[in-house]
Amino acid sequence: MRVKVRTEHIEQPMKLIAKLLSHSKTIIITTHLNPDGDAIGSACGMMLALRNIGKKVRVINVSQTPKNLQFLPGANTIEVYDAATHDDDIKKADMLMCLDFNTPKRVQAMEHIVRATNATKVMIDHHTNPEDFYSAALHDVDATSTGELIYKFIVSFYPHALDKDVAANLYAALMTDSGNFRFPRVNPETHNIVADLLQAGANPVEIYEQIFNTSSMQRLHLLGMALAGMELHFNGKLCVMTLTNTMFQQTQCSEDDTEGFVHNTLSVDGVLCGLMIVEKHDTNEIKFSFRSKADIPANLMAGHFGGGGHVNAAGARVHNGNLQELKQQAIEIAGKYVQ
Ligand SMILES: [Mn+2]
Repeated sequence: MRVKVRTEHIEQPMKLIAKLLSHSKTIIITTHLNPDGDAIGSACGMMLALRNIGKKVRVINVSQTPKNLQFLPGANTIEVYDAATHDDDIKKADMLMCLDFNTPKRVQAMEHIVRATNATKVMIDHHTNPEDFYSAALHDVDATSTGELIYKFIVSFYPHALDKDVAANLYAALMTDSGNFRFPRVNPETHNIVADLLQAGANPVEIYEQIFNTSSMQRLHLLGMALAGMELHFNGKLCVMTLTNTMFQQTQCSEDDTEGFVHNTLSVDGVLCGLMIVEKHDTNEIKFSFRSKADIPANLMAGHFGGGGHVNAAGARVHNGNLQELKQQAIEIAGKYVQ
């Protein structure tokens, strides 16, 4: 039995996408740079569900799949984008599905082909400020995750396509993007969806174990350094965590290893806003991750650096910047919103 979920507000876009799908045989799915659990879970969940209804589907991503997400069903078939191999196929596909991002800029090396392809472009996403580059969009900023929107779409139109493997992917998407079901947008409906995913065969113990309890010792050493160096500003309302290139060298970790670190900034009593700054010498980038409580707009803070995201979680990357200068700027910007 399917539990009841609210779909009235997205009925029209879902119908349009289902109609476009009925005319599409070859479908390519892609998701954003440095994919997280929602990105990979959504991409693989959609891929497997569409294969279950007889479509020819491939996932082509601009980034490698992080190690802790490679166990997800279907993830071993994800192709990493290469212009010479893939541009022609993307151009000729019937449909290109863009999941968990809402501007082609988020796929960097693939941006040109996402814009140029003749394929019908479908966007499914829950971030703010979408760019109008698609033929159809399922967009809801109140959704916990893109996986939640995909769940609603699949059970509305192809309920038999929701098998154990699809459920595992969508569960991973919802779990990771809702901070293990504790972020503000989590509501009874979220848990109704989860109940249905568990009923369909998703294994919550295994999925949590694989995603969160498979750290290397080096990663925990890196976290230790990051925690030891956290600073408070503005009477304890802003907490800043900094990861320098030296720390990465000392622990032999990479940026992937910092996934989830930023949440620690918000765990300090009295902190309303958290900021993680990552220095990356290999790509000459400074990465900002803003997190906030209540209605403090992390997305506007990230916007100052050309980034974006959600009200409570957002990010930005700046090329060729100086760590100390950018850090100072970010602290000042955050200060305008938390004071
Ligand atoms: Mn997401």
